[in-house]
Amino acid sequence: MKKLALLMAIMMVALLAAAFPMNAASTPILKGTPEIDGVVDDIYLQSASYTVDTTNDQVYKSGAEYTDAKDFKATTYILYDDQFIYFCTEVTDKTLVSCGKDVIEKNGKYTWQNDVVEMWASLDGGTTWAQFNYDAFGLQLGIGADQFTDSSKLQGAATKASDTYIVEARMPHNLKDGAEFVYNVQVNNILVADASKIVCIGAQKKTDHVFKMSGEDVVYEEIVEETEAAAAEKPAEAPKATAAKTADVLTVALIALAISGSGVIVSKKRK
Ligand SMILES: [Ca+2]
Ligand SMILES: [Ca+2]
Repeated sequence: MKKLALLMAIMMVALLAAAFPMNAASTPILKGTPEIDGVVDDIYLQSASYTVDTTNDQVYKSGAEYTDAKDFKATTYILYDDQFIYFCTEVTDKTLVSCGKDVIEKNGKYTWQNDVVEMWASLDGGTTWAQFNYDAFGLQLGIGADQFTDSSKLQGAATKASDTYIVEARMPHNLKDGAEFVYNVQVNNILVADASKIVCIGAQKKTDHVFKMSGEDVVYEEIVEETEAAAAEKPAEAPKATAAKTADVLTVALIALAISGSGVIVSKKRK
């Protein structure tokens, strides 16, 4: 009987631990400097990312149901360097509409009733939070960043297609390699321009996403020029399917097309 009691006690502790995690395990992120242009740089794909969706990450709704926005989801990529942490969030939103600059101004220059990514970061384990928002139409990087001495260094960019948009931003930090920080996105999806129907996914001041500055560098891709003779021995590599996402690679492909007739072949090689 004693063994049974002990076993049950162990099971209870295990269940409680599962229900109330004390500390989320940290996810390592890589060191690299992307371009703030609203495009997912290839180097983001080497680092950490996480996805929120309408099944697992419901947080707020008004005038609409999550079933009204079934494909709504967002994947966030994270990098850092000695000065900044970089966030790039790709959102699937099939109702890209803007409530307009007027509504944003009326809300005290605070963009939330819009198709917008809210970025919530804490550099001190969840005690102090910085928030900054950027919407699908590139409107306003709103901030509530009392921990930053130089919030002028915040920078953001957005791009959009028919049913997706990307928001990319950087925030300054004062951490060293090996440090951890907390980061969450909340993504708001308005279904109609007056924002009377809205569903939101993700979280704000939750400490369930902890990231660690690993100190490890990303591997940058570089452009290597080859002579026509050298290229003849080894055919130029075709751009990878996943790499086609970035403007850089697209530019490389276009340049290659433009000058391939002039005797120089341009191909992409990993360092
Ligand atoms: Ca970029
Ligand atoms: Ca929308």
